[in-house]
Amino acid sequence: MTALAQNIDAITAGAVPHDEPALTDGFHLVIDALKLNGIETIYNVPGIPITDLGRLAQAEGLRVISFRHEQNAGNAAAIAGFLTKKPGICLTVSAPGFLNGLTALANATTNCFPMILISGSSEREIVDLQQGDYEEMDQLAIAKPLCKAAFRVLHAADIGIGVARAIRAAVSGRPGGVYLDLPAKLFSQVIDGALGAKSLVKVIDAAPAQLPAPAAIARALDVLKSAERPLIILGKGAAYAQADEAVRALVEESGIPYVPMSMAKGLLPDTHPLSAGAARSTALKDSDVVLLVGARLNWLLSHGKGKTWGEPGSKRFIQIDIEPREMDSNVEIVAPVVGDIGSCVEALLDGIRKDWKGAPSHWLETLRGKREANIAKMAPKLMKNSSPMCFHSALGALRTVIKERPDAILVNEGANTLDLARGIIDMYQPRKRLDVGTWGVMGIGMGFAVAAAVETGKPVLAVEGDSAFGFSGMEVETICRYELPVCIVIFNNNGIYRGTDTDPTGRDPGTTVFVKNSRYDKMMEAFGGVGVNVTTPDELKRAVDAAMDSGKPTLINAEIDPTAGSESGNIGSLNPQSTLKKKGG
Ligand code: ADP
Ligand code: TPW
Ligand code: MG
Repeated sequence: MTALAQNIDAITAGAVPHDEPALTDGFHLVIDALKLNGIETIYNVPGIPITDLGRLAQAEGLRVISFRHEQNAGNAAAIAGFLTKKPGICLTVSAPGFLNGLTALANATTNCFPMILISGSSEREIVDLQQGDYEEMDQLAIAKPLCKAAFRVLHAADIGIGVARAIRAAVSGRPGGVYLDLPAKLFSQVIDGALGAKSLVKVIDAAPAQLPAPAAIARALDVLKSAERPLIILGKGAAYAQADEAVRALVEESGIPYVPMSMAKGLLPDTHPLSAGAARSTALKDSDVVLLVGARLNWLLSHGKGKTWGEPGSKRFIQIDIEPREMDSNVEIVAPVVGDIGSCVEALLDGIRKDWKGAPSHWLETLRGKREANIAKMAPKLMKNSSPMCFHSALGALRTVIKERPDAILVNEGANTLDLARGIIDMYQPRKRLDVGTWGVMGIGMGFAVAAAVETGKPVLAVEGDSAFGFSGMEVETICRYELPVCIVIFNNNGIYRGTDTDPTGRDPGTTVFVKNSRYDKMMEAFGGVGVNVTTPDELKRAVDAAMDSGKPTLINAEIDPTAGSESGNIGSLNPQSTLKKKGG
């Protein structure tokens, strides 16, 4: 028996007075390490071996929000990371719980959101010999390709350094998901309290400023100054960076029109005179110099080429990003500016303040004309008070809600429900629009809604396709349990894209439809929340206002015309369809 074990035995037997050197264990060291680094909340699903970790964390003052499924806890952690620039923490059990959380970890990495998935695991000796432990799985190996970094801690004295590495890996450089593997045996390892305290590491300057090279700034300014039709594209990296004042100053002082990507909406209000959001196609096609600020030239921007971008060779790109390897990922970047957005934008601003002739007025006029025409075309569609509602009329009502309550957070997923809401609902403040992100993933809804409410204390409006909602719908119980100010609106069109599909053989329901005229509002009532069914935009507006005024968990089932949607929403062009379809009977 080691001296330490003897010491513990003696203490438990009462032979040594309790004011002997305090002891600590793995559980407490994990909690102390998180607290030391300013972590306030854990998104959790309990079970062996982490049940007590959640309990003790709660007892030690951390907020522990327990979910019904790890994917939702993981999505909550990821968006907490996006909103706060601190890694969101998700805590799961081994193998199946870990795997359930992994989708969220991979999604966080894809979206550049900082999060740490902490999973309990089973014993190395048994896992490595594949001897069949309880929930056996080589979790570290499985997590590695799906996240930015993955670490395992085997000794209690290494917990401090393990947590520190995980935090720094998640938030420094391009943010992303980190996996931290904590085997069951670690939690009950006991070590001397003073040694334990000393082993903790407070991460200093976890995401250091990364200044751009002066030559890179000079090059970017040269290109920008030579532009006749310049355009700024703001991405969710710019929203994440929280350099809101600098970004606004860059747009306003340069007078360059901008297009916000989905989660960058509200960085400047969508109603800003320089917003070209409502003239997006023209702005992308006809611009000659494009300054990307925290936005990647991935599929969401047609990879920077093709019809979207006009004549081949008509475009020069300047890109601000913290990740050097992002440059030239799809097309040539003539002026790469590598650094953090705050520092890069400030440096560009300095140059613009010294010497800038303004953006050419004919270009601004073109975009303004296009924008006004598009807005005028849309307006009547948004005002109809029809029943059943179409997407436009229902979204017209929600557009007014956000206009009147600009500090509310909008969570949004679905196909038509997503694409149309993105275009119709104007955002007025930064980081208020949270959605399916880079993967267009369904299932982020309730996890994002819970974390948005918990992290910001602001009211949350979740606008959900009926299919999208189903991926995380059980978390309405979580929303009711924690009494969160979340109002969920289900756009219920009886299915995926539309509610009209049939099985050509007549045997089963069509593959994209659900039970007709379902009443999702009753789900909320089952858990003590408020459920409302609405059939007109006026009723919808009233119900959302009541929910937001009361702050009570509410679910509104909004009946939408099942014939109104289009296949795959706005991205039907990506959907391969068979030309050899058989007509069944
Ligand atoms: P969107 O989907 O809105 O176009 P993306 O997720 O494609 O946005 O791009 C976000 C980009 O922002 C990523 O390439 C990421 O490296 C970058 N980024 C994130 N945070 C920062 C930051 N603080 N400074 C600079 N770049 C950042
Ligand atoms: C994890 C594929 C994209 S959009 C969607 C699915 C299933 C649902 C669309 O129906 P909804 O919206 O929400 O009712 P609406 O308004 O058009 O009727 N699995 C995952 N992610 C994705 N993107 C899918 C499947 C999909
Ligand atoms: Mg639907």
